[in-house]
Amino acid sequence: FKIKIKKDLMNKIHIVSNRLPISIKQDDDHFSFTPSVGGLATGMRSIYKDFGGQWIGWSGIPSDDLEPQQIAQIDEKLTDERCQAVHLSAEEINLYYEGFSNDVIWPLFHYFTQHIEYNPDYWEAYQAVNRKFADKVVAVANPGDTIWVHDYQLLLVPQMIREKLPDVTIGFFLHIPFPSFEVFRILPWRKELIEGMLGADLLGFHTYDYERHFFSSVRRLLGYEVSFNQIHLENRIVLGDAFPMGIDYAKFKGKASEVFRKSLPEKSELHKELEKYFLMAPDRKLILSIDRLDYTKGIPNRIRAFEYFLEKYPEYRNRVTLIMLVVPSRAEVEQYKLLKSEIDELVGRINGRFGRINYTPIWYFYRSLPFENLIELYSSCDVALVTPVRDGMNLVAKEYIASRINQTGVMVISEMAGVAKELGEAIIINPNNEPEIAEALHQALNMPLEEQRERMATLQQRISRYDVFKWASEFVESLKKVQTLQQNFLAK
Ligand code: GDG
Repeated sequence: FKIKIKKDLMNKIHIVSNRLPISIKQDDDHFSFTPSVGGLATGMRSIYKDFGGQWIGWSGIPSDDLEPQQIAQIDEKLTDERCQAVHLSAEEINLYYEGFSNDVIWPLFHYFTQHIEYNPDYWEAYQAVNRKFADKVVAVANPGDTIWVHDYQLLLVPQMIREKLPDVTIGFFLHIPFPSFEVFRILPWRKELIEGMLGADLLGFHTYDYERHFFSSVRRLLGYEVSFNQIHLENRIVLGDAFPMGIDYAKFKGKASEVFRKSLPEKSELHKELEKYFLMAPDRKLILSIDRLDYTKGIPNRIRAFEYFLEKYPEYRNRVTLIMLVVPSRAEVEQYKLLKSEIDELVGRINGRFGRINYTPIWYFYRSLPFENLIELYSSCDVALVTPVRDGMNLVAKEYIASRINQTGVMVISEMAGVAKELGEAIIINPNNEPEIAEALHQALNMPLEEQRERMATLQQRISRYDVFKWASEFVESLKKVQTLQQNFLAK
């Protein structure tokens, strides 16, 4: 309903992503189905449903845990929702998802080459599972349809679809960075991955830099000619472009206004606690940090920078608290366990060093919070501190901006996050420069209200204009253009 595209010009649009937009929970023999509320699901749902397509993705339950009639039961329910499940065994998930996707591509594309596991079994499984996804697409799509494939788990799928269904239009969007050629070339399977992506007609990236890195790898590894944003293959053209992903701005703004209007008794426990904190001393300030537990998010350097800030500016002790929400992720993997211990230790050290009976420098939550609490945090904190060492986009930064209904608040953002390109009015820092982050905090905490409002108003205008619906419709519009381009190319 929010996407304005002329439908008559297109056939069906199908979406392909690692996970379906529905989460399935198993309770003995009973299954419950809940629609996902994440940004991608929101943006895509209006597309594939409006355009009569299907969403193809993994069900989220290992198939070896299921009896054939249970699989049939799941498939039937999903078909009602126009979803097609790719069923994967526990071993496939382990090798393709945990292995190649998360222990090879994720560290490589985020420049953490020391964390890459060069395991040929992972590569074998990645190819086989990508093939399963492609086969499922081929089973539901018809010539003339459009297929939009998402993210790093499915880099080979565009080419695998094209081999069997040459007359479809394929788009691919990468949600994480594409690394520089000098990093990408490290991978033994580098050629296969870009050949896989080149099966698409349109390749989307969050930023122009990622697109440029991709083009450079194409040129140097495969020798294809690239002119402007077009790659000339023997028999087709592939277009690359930047589409910085947005958020459902109205949803965040709306919820923030609702939370703001609530009377004290109606407020959540968390919100009451936050308000009490301010009542205790009116000059108290809150800094917010929210991420999944991941080594790319720069959490330890953020904590150390906060420690440096309290050391350098002792007048802020007892007055400034860092609220740090870390959402558990991959907690069974060694690398993540080590990171978790490092964070626990740093938080303990700082709270032990600067804490008082009525002052805790870092309020640390290691859990996921309901949406309403997330909004309460966004709207209560004076500064958002987002310091990833690498991040494709970072939606948390956009969500903070959307939730500031009185237009105060300061955004401190790492230059290594894709989102920094859109946030010229934020304070931009190098995440490895802890003294610089401390200075940025000082500047943010001292920024006059008028200046905060001026900066925030501009940021809000920009982020609200290019929301997730606009992002999705622009991608689909570009897919239409590429169809015409392809036809003209073939006619020559
Ligand atoms: C990948 C790329 C790119 C977080 N804590 C809670 C919660 N969240 C939600 C946030 C936000 C999302 O999780 C995190 O999104 P990010 O964009 O920050 O990061 P990744 O998960 O790494 O996403 C990233 C993105 O894909 C999109 O292309 O921006 O660069 O790495 O929406 O609100 N939500 C709730 N409770 C929490 O405790 N309800």
